[in-house]
This record gives sequence, structure tokens and C-alpha cells, in this order.
Amino acid sequence: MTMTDLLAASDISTAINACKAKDSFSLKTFFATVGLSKKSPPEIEKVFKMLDQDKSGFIEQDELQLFLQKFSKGARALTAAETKAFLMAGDMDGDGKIGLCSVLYVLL
Ligand SMILES: [Ca+2]
Repeated sequence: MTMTDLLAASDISTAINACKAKDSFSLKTFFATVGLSKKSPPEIEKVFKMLDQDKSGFIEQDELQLFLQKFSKGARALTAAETKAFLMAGDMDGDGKIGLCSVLYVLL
């Protein structure tokens, strides 16, 4: 399973290109552009599992930093500020990591 099994490659490149500049990443914009906002919860869960590299059930800070590269290998890493903003948006209980429920909450 790869991202392009679930998402259109053209949508992924549009979304990656839209945040090429450092600190221009917006979670909601990215999810919308990449087509994730229109996906069903089971499909979103599949994407979540690809992002959760160590299968801990959460997306931790180190996995967040490499978030864009999970969609496209050549993409840049997120900056510290972007990673922090991502955590603030998605970490509902303040434990420093993002669970699937938080992702669904941001998306739906
Ligand atoms: Ca993890």
C-alpha cells in the first residue's frame, strides 16, 4: 500500500508544490488539496497507518517532520515551527503526539 493507491499522484504533487517554501505548510490546505478531506474514515485510517512508521498508533514529532516525504520522497522535511503548529492543531490531549481520532477531527 502506498499513498498513490489512495490518492491521485497529481493531487499529491499539487499539494507538495503548494508548500515548497519553508513555513508555508498548512495542515488543512494540504489535506484538502491532496484529497484526504473527501476520503472516508477507513481510507483516512490507511493513510494514518502509513504515516505512523513505527506502528505506535500515534504520529509522533519525528514522524511529523517527515510527513511530506511520506507523500512524495523528494519533498522537504517540515520545519520545527511547522511541526509544532501541526502538533498544536492535531494533539487534542496535549501528550505530544497525534492519534487517529485527532486526524479525523481535523479533517471532518
Ligand atoms: Ca508512531
